[in-house]
Amino acid sequence: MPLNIIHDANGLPRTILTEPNGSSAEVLLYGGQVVSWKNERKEELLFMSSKAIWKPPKAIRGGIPVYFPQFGNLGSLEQHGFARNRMWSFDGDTSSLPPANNQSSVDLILKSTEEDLKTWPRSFELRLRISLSAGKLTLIPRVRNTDNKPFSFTFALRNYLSVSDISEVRVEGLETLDYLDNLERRKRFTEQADAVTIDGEIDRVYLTTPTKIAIIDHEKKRTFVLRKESMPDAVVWNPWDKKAKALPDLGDVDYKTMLCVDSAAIETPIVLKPFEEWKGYQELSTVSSSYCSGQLDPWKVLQGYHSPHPVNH
Ligand code: TA6
Repeated sequence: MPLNIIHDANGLPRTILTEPNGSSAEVLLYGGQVVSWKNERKEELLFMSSKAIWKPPKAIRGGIPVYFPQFGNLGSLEQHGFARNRMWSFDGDTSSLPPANNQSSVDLILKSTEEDLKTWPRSFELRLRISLSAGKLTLIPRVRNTDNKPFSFTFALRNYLSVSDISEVRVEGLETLDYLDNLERRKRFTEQADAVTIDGEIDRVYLTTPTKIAIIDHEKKRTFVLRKESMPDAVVWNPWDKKAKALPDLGDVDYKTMLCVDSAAIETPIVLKPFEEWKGYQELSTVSSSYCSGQLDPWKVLQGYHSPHPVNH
């Protein structure tokens, strides 16, 4: 059980994770949502909308919302499911994971309620371990089917990344992949053979991506590295100006400093037999990069190569 539970101005209970290098993360019980991740220089690495609504049952637009039991708005469930609009609790039963260090790690759980069973008649336990270490934020989601019949779900961790200028961002690791374009009624396309750059609204589900994806913020000379397992797909979303204006909980120009690159299991829903458990893994880290010296070759970042003389900023 983490030591420091505080209630913020909106009365939302949260816990703060810290680690010796000085980085920190804030996690709300509402939605089981990371709402802040700061590096050792106290720089905020995640995007939070300037007009986010911190009031249940509205989803908070920023940080890392959990999309469960569905990505998208198929059928009777609300868009992206209900996990992000529910109050989670601290999970004392962490038997199947190595013990957490309470200062830099928290275990949360969301169990199906009578209310939820009306809209999604399956009983489940959704667990999320959030761990902070120097330069890394790790999320380990688990879903257990506690019902007596199989069920399937789709899932995503929506990573709202803070970027200095969306037009100066490149995403490496998605080249030549097929993707479903949400702007073209989920029609299937194939990505070109070069890094993805963003110069307008983008809303794509890239299918069966490599384990590592690099998001390079040229101006900040910072590269986010997303490593994921058991979540084969990745969603890339930026609403651009028109959609940003249409979203009441997003500032009109907020699109310029955000990019969502999600870990996701969408194309092939996850099927669980009774009492079976699915486990995912996501690690977000940042690498200093300096183009002027040509020190960062994104390909090498994706291959796990780190320059022997890292650039200090
Ligand atoms: O990226 C998928 C998507 O559904 C977009 O079409 C856009 O609606 C975005 O997610 C935000 O969804 P939300 O329900 O958080 O407003």
